[in-house]
Amino acid sequence: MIETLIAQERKIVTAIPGPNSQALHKRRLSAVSGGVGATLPVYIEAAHGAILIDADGNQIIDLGAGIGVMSIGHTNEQVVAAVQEQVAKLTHTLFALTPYENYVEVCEFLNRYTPGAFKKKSALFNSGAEAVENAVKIARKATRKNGIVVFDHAYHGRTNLTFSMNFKSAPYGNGFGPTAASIQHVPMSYPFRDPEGMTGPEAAQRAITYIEKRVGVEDLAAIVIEPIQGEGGFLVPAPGFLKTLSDWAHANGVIVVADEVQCGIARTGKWFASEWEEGFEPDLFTIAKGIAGGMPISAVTGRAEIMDASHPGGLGGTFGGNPVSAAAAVAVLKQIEYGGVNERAMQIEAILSARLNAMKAKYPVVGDVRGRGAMMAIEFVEPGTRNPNKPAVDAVVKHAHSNAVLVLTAGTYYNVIRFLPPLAITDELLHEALDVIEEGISKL
Ligand code: PLZ
Repeated sequence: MIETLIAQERKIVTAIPGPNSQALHKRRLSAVSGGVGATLPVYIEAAHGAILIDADGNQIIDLGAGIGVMSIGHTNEQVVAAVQEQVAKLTHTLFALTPYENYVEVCEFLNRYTPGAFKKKSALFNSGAEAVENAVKIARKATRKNGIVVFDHAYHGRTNLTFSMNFKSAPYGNGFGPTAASIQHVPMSYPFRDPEGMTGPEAAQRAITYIEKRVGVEDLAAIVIEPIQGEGGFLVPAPGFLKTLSDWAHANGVIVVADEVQCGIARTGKWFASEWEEGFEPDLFTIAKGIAGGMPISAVTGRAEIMDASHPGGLGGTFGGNPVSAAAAVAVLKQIEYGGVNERAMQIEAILSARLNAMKAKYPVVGDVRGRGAMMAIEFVEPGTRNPNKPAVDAVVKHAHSNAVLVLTAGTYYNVIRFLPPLAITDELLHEALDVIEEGISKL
């Protein structure tokens, strides 16, 4: 039904943003805190697949999926049906008070499909940041240690603990009070900007030396790493980096937490991006975004003995693992299990990779193409150098937005355009959106 209502096509009927969006934005500016950002003030009324419809009737191609959330596609029929059925039956009890089945079912799914051939358990929360907060609590409780190592260019959230774990203090932490203690940043593997020829194990050794000298292992509870960094600009570490780190961590009694909030749940063509590196063995996973077709739910999944180290009542929250969100998660997870979703991410990679590499060959302003599956990015430079080129990104994004293609930026230097389309996008729409991007680049 929804499908026939929203055709999978781009349509421009007014300037973007149009008059209705502009009127709504005026209301917003007087009602909503100025602290909340506004990337593209186009007010969305409905969506399906990879098309957003705004308040003026424009149909926008979505290459951002609400930052990697709508992987299964907007208003996916099975998610809509599961939510509608659940919402009429039971919307809340608080799982720790009186439990219900679908919370358990989500945990069973995640225990089964996260990598690692060991007994696992899970706990459910509401947001990515809350999952990261809890992974840190759980790791500290299990090890009785405090230190947490995170990486340059990392992003983990906007709460006090997680903004302290982000690489960029602006805009996330600046002025928002004291940062959390015992967090240390170490160098990430960034093949495009590392010394020429540096291998993954060498980049890992650089980080390990830093940890040993600067942090020390005695009080180190965990290292928390995004297997592919999201906000940092889709940094895929050099092969061997993640394995070398996790080998070192396990030899030193340090827990490895893979933050799979952005790169997980079929986004890269596997259930979890950690699976791409053989021998990389995270103990805990943080999972959110794409797990429930837009409904808020997150998880920490991992080694049973670590997950059970917390005392009863130590983990939880009022809404964590809400039954309606859990129903949506089951509907998403079943579709991935059924097959076709990971495969679609790989088809999208083939298209993105061919098109973006062709742009790199043609336009010297495109310095690097990287990513996996439906998580790919291009990094813009001043031609002939590696100097970040933010103005080029701003111009291309402006061109895309005014032509009804929603695309997101990323990167420590704000010079990356990232592609995170819903996996439900058609080849035709993806090519059309990339035509618009290329047109923007050609006009620079
Ligand atoms: N870990 C790896 O990517 C969220 C941030 C958007 P929440 N990234 C999008 C913004 O500007 O607020 C993210 C992530 C990784 C944790 C998080 C945090 O997830 O659900 O936003 O709390």
